[in-house]
Amino acid sequence: MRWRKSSISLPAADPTPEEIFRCRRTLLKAMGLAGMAGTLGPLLAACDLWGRETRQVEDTLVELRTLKAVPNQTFGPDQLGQPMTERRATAVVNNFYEFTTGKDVWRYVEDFVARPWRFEISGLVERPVTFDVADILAGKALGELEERLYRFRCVEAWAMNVPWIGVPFRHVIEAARPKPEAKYVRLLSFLRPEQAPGQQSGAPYLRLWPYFEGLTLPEALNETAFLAVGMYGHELPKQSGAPVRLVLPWKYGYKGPKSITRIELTAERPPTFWSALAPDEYDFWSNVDPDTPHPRWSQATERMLGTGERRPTLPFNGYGEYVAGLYAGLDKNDPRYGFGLNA
Ligand SMILES: Nc1nc2c(c(=O)[nH]1)N[C@H]1C(S)=C(S)[C@@H](COP(=O)(O)O)O[C@H]1N2
Ligand SMILES: [Mo]
Repeated sequence: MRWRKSSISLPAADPTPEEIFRCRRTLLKAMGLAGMAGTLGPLLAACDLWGRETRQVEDTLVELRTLKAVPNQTFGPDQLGQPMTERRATAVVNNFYEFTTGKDVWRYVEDFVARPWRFEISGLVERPVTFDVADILAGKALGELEERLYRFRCVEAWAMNVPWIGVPFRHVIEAARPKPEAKYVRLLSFLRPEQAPGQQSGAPYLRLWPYFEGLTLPEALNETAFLAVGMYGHELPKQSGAPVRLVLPWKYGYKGPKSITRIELTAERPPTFWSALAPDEYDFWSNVDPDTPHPRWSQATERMLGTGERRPTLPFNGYGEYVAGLYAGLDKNDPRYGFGLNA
């Protein structure tokens, strides 16, 4: 399997933070102009702010305990020639509406307690199981941890390339032994308003928490579906969905819930958070498809976190080889093929 371990390692420990970079550039520009002494004060203050933010982000990262089971590895370009995204970029730009609708989630996660943490798998199964994330991290449940470099595509058209650590999602499903009538998998995140400011107020989300998602059982069993407990050689940072999240590299990012508490096998197709909010914009299938625009923007290209590089969006986000069989024989206009609406 090409995305496994292999070739690959962590980036340099301390690349120049983007914030400091931006600040330095602004300063240099200002100093290049004559008579700017009067405006240097506020600029320096802004720089200090940026520096402080950078240190705070770094604090949230160093808190993480390094995973012993998986050696840090250097990740080279993936099979599509894309370099790994710098770790810091994935820690300062996030979507996690339980905390904020902004991208600066890392500022709001301080009160969130991500361990100890258990999640259950139940519903139409022979053997309901509760997993302790500590056991997964220790390699005592669900098998050996793997490291996989996956492209990741948010429906908002930003993208990243992340070395996740975790286990095949299939292992979770199989441990519970689905009954023959199980056709779908429903997932729930946490409900803890006292720890998550975004769950305390604010229509239209308030009535919907906890975050809920769903997929078909064959999708859940696909070899690329991955249950992540870490990234970049560390446990997941809170803003990235600590301590356990789902990663479905061929679907838009929102199909992978963060901080999972419950998994249920069902006979009926489960409703999903974003479809419940905006059915005309987010459907159940949500497979990455450059040819089906979001009603408000194109999906033809994507922008990489960290570098800002723009690149073409690929069908199934480049994972067609592994997942296209799930949708075999479907017409291109079938909503299951791509980002179909009103499915
Ligand atoms: N519980 C929960 N899971 C979630 C979300 C969320 O708001 N809450 N946002 C989703 C979206 S829209 C994306 S793009 C990814 C973002 O993951 P990242 O912040 O690690 O990049 O998480 C997904 N999972
Ligand atoms: Mo997203």
